[in-house]
Amino acid sequence: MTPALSELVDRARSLFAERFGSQARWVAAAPGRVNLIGEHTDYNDGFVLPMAIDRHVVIAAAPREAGGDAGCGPGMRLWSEMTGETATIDPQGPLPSGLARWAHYPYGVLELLRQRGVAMGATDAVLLSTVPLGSGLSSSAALEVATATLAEAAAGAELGVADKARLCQQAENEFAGVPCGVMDQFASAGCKEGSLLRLDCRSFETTDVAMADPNVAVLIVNSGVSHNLGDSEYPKRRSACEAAATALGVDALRDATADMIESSDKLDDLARRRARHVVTENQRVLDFCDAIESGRWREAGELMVASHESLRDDYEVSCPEVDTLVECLLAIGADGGVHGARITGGGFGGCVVSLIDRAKADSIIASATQAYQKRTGIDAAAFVTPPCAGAAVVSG
Ligand code: GAF
Repeated sequence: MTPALSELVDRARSLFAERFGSQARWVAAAPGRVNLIGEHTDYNDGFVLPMAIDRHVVIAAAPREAGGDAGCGPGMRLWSEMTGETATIDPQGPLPSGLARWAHYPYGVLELLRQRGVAMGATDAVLLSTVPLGSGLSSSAALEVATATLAEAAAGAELGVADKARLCQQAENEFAGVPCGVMDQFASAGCKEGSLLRLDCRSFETTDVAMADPNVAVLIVNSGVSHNLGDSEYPKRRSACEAAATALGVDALRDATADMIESSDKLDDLARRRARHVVTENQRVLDFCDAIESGRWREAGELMVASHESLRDDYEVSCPEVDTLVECLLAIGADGGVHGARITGGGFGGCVVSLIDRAKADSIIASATQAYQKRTGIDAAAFVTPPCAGAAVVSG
């Protein structure tokens, strides 16, 4: 059973006290996210619709007194419960060699803050997480945003949501080598409890979108296939979109129309399919918002399925296991309580998101995971999550 945020915070406090022999002064928490629709649109200046989930990265920290631990240096001494390692993160330029991979994310955030004159000072900290790794639920964005949120408290600085999200995105681009868009960091920093977040990734205009019916819930099922955006085809998709926009003479694919894409002689078949996904997906986000706000679940489900098919066939970021998992959920049908299902996140593995009737969650999970086990031999983890609040310092 995954602990609730309050338990995670308590555990972070006790682990801090155990390791450092004093009380934590700040506990920062940042959620993972699931994206309901609008995939691979963020780096095309388009629309996305994520929500924060009840899986979190938590960092408990306190200032380290000068001379309190000789030889430890001035940075953040961060112990990770997941790896059992301690990393000393002392930002002063490019990544130091030998820093553990997981520590690149907090390093990047603290280094970019340092460049702006925001310094956290010498700190001891412990890091805990319930966001599954490599599953498309934004564990890295949650770590970046938790670090930035802690640094805001410790340095007495306040970044706005958009500023914080872009700084964390930049940290991931430059210090983890993943050319991601801004959706994950924005969701982790800016989501509101009870709402999905419709984000225009060009203007950063946000709209809180609530589902019309509390009996409809969001289910996440993990395919068990791990993805890695840095090593995957993700960077290639991003460049293909930029090349297609240039060929069409637009700033970003957000500005292209279906007609332009289908009739252009500047795009080969592959480029046309990539661009078609982006343009149709943008429209699906807008239509999906209308549908869920007015309770048109059948239409919402159809849009999710269309999104999945577009990601599978035109954008080619799914994988056989994820396709099978989507099929297992859709086979249950609306009468069994499943309105729609699709791959979520960067792709090449990871999770499926589904809109379901809340009262039928247990039977849907049992039936979908058994069918998936039978077809693939993989045990899939599944959970229902409410739309949660974005990052905060949960104890001051
Ligand atoms: C990953 C990226 F980090 C996001 O920016 C986004 O592009 C997503 O894949 C696909 O929609 O999560």
